[in-house]
Amino acid sequence: MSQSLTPAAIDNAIAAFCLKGSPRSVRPHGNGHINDTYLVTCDEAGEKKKYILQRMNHSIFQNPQALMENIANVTAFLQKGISERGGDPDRETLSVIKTKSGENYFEDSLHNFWRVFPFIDNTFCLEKVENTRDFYDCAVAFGNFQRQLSDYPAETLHETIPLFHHTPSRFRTFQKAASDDVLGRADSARAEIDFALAREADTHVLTDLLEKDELPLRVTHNDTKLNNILFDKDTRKALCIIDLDTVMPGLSLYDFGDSIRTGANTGAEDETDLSKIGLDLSLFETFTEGFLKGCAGSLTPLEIKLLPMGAKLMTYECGIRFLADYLVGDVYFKIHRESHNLDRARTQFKLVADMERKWEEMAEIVTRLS
Ligand code: ADP
Ligand code: GN1
Ligand code: MG
Repeated sequence: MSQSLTPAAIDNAIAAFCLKGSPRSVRPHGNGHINDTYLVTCDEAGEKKKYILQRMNHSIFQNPQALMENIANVTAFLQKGISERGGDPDRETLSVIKTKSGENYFEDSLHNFWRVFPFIDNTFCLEKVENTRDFYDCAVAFGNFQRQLSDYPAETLHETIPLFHHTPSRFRTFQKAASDDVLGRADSARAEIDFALAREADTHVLTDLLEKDELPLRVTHNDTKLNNILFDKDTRKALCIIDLDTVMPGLSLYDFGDSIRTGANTGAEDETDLSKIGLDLSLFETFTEGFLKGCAGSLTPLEIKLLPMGAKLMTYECGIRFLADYLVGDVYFKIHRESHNLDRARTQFKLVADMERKWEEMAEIVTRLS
């Protein structure tokens, strides 16, 4: 999977899909940690047609066929709802471009798995919150997304990554990586390992409540990072939620929490100056308000009460995932420098610690807004 791609392999993949016009340029695109993403520009009688071509990461998503079935069905469902509400189904959700043989994806002779979406033009995505209004829009959009999928037949969804947000199982994976220490990196991450181990009791909180049926299982996005929303360049409104690989049954708190983790952090996910990392309480408040609005009364009182816990656990979980990946040799998240995953783990734990300090204020904000 990690083998690099030749231009010929990329051209071969492009040729498998029903695209309008002739391909003119192919460029790497975006900042995702998982898939290989390219912007393909075609020319059709002088008019530009743009597409997103992705090589799916099939060491992470082990069943690309099931994954693409989920995405094709979920996007068709969303499109229908958007049309009924008088929206623009071509811009407000993704759609799957079929291969010439009518499939949702293409497998090449090297067992690379490819897919194509229309490029949603005149949009941008944020790596960091630039103003409160954008973050509020994100929150409404992610809340809405969950509400729109509340009638989706959850039992038809494949689990694309088993136990994706099962924090206790993420903890066990991390614990094993730390004790095996196959690369001898544990010494360089001792403080982070201790920080993570000291919080084992937290890991069970949400899954225990789910098992006791005290929290509802919903269809959730599960990867509600800020850069998984496209904003319209003209209106600067949150337009389209992308990266649908992990749309699966999950908890509303996962979606809430992952957005706080990425959007309400005062620094970047891989910032090396930890003094820049912390929870912006005002952004936490903004997002909470927008998310509650987007969910439109569908969250239970317990879900609402646990919103701060969702934020803390998603941040902690991401931290132990980065740390485990650092310890086993950076096999999961793309890295762009040595110790990149350790740097990422450090920011997540710094953010967790700051949330712990601001716990009462977070709870007070949630109570006031609910
Ligand atoms: P990853 O799983 O690696 O994060 P994404 O599906 O999120 O991959 O895509 C990576 C980036 O590519 C996004 O953050 C966004 O900038 C851009 N992108 C993806 N799909 C589209 C699309 N259909 N239209 C415009 N930009 C897109
Ligand atoms: C990955 O695909 P991307 O870059 O949006 C990861 C998320 C992590 C995130 C951390 C399928 O998200 O779970 O929270 O990196 N996606 C997958 O930045 O593992
Ligand atoms: Mg993404």
